[in-house]
Amino acid sequence: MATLNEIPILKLAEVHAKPKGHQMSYGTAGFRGNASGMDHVFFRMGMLAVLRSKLMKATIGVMVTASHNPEHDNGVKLIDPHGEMLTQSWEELATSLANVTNDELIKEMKKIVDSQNIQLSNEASVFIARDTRPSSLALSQAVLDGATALGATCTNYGLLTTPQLHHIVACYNGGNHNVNEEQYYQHYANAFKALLNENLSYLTKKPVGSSVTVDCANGVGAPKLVKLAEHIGVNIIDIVVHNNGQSGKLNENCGADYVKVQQRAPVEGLNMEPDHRYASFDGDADRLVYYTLDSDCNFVLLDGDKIAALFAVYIKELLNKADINVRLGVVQTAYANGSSTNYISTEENIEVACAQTGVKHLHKVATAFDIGVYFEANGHGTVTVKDDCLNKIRSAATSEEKLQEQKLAANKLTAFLDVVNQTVGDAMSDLLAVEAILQDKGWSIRDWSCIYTELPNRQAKVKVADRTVIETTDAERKVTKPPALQPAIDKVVAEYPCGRSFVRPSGTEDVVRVYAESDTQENTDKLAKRVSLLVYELAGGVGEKPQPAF
Ligand code: G16
Repeated sequence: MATLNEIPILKLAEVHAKPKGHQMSYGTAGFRGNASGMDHVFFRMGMLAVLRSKLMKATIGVMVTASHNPEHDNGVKLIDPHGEMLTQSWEELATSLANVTNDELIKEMKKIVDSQNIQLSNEASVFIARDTRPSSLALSQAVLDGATALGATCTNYGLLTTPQLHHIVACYNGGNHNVNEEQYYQHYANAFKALLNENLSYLTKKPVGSSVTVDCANGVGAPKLVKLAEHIGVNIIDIVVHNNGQSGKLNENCGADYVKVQQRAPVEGLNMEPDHRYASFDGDADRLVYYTLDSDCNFVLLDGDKIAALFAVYIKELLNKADINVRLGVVQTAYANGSSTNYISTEENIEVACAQTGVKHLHKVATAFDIGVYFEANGHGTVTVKDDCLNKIRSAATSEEKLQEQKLAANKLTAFLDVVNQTVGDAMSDLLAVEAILQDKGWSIRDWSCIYTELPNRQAKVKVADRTVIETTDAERKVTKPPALQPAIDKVVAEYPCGRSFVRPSGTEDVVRVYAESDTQENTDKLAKRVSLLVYELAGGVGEKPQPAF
């Protein structure tokens, strides 16, 4: 029976030693924190990926990125065989492995091997990629060291977006052993072109025309989007890349998180024009938001909720046209704007479910539907389709029993689902999907923005000594601990028309997040400040006290 090769592991563990007392926990999307002092976590996650690969008899992905976080942070996202995020039951194992001392490392790994019944003699394969952070090169080397210490075959893809690595892992495990970055571009470029052809075969409306300007957060999305655009051809889609990392800092005053939270355009040099389409990615290009200016030059944001609504209604229309009866649903989180939930469920009569923050939670709920559209308001989302549902749509496209128009709708739906990266939210493929729908509908960004009017909303952050003192329930919409906090929030919320507010500890930053919405922006801002103050006072706030606003 094969055993752990302890000597080389321990030698390398010395090189990637854990700083004394350093503790981390697996967050919303893996480990995340200040890059300095995290080297051992990457080394150990390289080893964990090998154990998982041996257990699953499949390739596991390891992405080195801290996504929307500031440049000095870093993090690691583990990717399971079908391109989904690491299964939740392994998060605890990951946390224990990251936190034991070097002396306990072998014992902890043996514990994982025994508890999971892992055959150490099985082969292991790990795919690794990284974002553009200055710390990412060295930290991806730490992952490689961990994975090779346990004898895995490693493929280092260098710079990729997170969704590109998800795509590659899923395709490879699905039997396509020639999959690589180039194949990613070919796949999505061809799928997009095929969908546009379907649109034309409908002889639909006017093309959207004009360009789309994309703020790539000075991250890895910039060079990758340029490549994707080249594969599609500038005559087909004109993508102007902004914040390409040549001068600005990653995620600083730009990117999807900045635009969504601040509800304003990136600070540097966009010179926005009314009705032009603008979009922002985050640092690893797994989030997308759109925005524009209205005719009075007011900033108009089209966030993940609006993308979800656009996708879901488009899919519903095609299903109706093709006369295909399947269960379509939308999954949101507590951050979804009340108006979006109302529009999708009441006006469009599409089922809506609510999940906890974190795409891993939404993805799971979405896969219970035949077609599940899931998006977080922050722009992270995609569409999932059950295999038998996809087969049903495909066979409708060629069925003798269907009318020509029904077959065309089924064909178009098949083409649309091909443009979407079903493994995880992918800013590049979501961008193509949005552009294709607008083109098909002959819609401007203003037409899209008008499908519903958002309730004014605000997000805030509060620093507390220990954010784990806050515990929540009901998809994070209610606080259970500290016990005095929820009644206090309820009392304040009741004072505002259409008021809603909730708080939850972030799983990617050392803060408590506060969300508020109500009838006017002024009321919403007051509500957000008052709830922030409650968090500060009842959950051990530190640093500057949020200013009361009464
Ligand atoms: C990650 C997760 C998202 C989540 C976000 C914020 O995004 O993948 O699902 O919404 O963190 O999480 P929290 O509010 O817990 O900090 P990303 O794009 O940063 O990887």
